[in-house]
Amino acid sequence: MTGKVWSYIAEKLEREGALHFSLLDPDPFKVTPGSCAEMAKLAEDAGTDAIRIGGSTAFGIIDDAVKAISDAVEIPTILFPGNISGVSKHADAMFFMSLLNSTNPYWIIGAQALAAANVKLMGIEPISMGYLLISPGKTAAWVGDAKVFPRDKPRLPLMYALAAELLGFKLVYLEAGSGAEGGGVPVEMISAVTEIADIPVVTGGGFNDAESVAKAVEAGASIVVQGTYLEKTLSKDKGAGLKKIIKALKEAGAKRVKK
Ligand code: 1GP
Repeated sequence: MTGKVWSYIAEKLEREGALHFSLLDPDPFKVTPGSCAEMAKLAEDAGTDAIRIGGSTAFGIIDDAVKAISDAVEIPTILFPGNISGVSKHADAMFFMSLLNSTNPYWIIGAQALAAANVKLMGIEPISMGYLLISPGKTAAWVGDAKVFPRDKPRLPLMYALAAELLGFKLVYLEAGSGAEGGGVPVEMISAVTEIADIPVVTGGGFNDAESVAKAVEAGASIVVQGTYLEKTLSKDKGAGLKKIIKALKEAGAKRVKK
C-alpha cells in the first residue's frame, strides 16, 4: 500500500510524540545478515519503532541482509542508502535523501537520479528526507563531500532545514555522523531548527545514553537514531540498556503529545 510506512511514522508520532529508530549497517566481515536479524529482533523487543538499514553495501550483501531483517521483525524496515547500491526490494520503505550540504552535486541529486527508476520499478515506498551533516560528520561527511555545519552555528542548518521544508521534503535529518563524539547533535541546534521548521526533525550520530536521547526529544527532535550503541551493547545485554533508553525517549515524547 502506498504511503504505509509514512502513515505509520506520522500516526505514531502523533500518539507518542517521539520515535526511536535502530540503524544496522550490514557488512559481511563484521555484521552478517544473520547477526543483523538477531540485532533487529532484540531492538524490536526493546521497543524500537523501525529498523533503518545503512548503505555500506559495496560488498553486495544488502539484499540478503534486508531480507533476513524483514523476516525477523514486524516493525518497518527502512533503507538508509549510502549510494545507489543501497536499494533492496525486501525493505518496506526507503529514505530518499539528498545531502543538502554536500559540495558535490552527485550527493545532492546525481545518485538519486541514477537510482530513481530502479526504486520506482521495485515499488519501494520513498520517504523524502533532507540530509544535513553537522561536525564532526565522520565517514558520511568524508564520503559525501560535505561542508559540515560547525556545532556552534545553529542557524546554518536552520536555513537548510527551512529550504528542505519548502522544497517538499517530508523529514529533515540532523546528523553528526555515526560514532560521533560529543553526545550527539547539540540541543541548541536541534531546538533552533524545531522552533521554526514545521517538518519533523530526525537526529542521530553519537547519541549513546538515555540522557542525550531524552534531551534531543525535549529540544524538539521527533526521531532519534542509534547505531553504534546497538552494535556495542545488544549482544551483551540482550537489549536491556536499549530498553531503558527507549523508555526515556518515550517519556520525553509523551510530554509533547497534545492532550
Ligand atoms: C548514523 O546517526 C546514525 O546515520 C547513527 O549514529 O552510530 O553514532 O549511533 P551512531
